[in-house]
Amino acid sequence: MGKQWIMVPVAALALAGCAGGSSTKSAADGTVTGELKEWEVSVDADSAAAGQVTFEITNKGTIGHEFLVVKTDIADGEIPVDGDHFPEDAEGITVIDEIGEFPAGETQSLVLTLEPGAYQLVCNLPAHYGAGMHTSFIVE
Ligand SMILES: [Cu+2]
Repeated sequence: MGKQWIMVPVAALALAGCAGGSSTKSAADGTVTGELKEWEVSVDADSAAAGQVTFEITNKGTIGHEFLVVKTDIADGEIPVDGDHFPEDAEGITVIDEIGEFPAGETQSLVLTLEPGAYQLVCNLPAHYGAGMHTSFIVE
């Protein structure tokens, strides 16, 4: 009886160790699956090899969102906004392409050829970037 009580914390620690990994995950076959919602952009890989990258993006929010692939060395979330969004021709950023605003519940895909560098995946609808709709992405 006493022994079982001792074993429980050990198993819990082992699980915590697995879940705590913060290592980056590369898109295995060049496909990145992601979600948009209020107020978050989340993807299942935070890097990909240079070349063709396919983004499969689902709007899991309750309102429309857009999905922009922005090449920039500016830190995640730090692109200077002018009013409620950042100008898409601003210095220090290149908007590679985008999925224009699409409704909640839909999935859209975007196939791009990406060069190595630092990127941000964002929604730039009014106030959405500032509210947290951005994540960093690396092309190696
Ligand atoms: Cu949005």
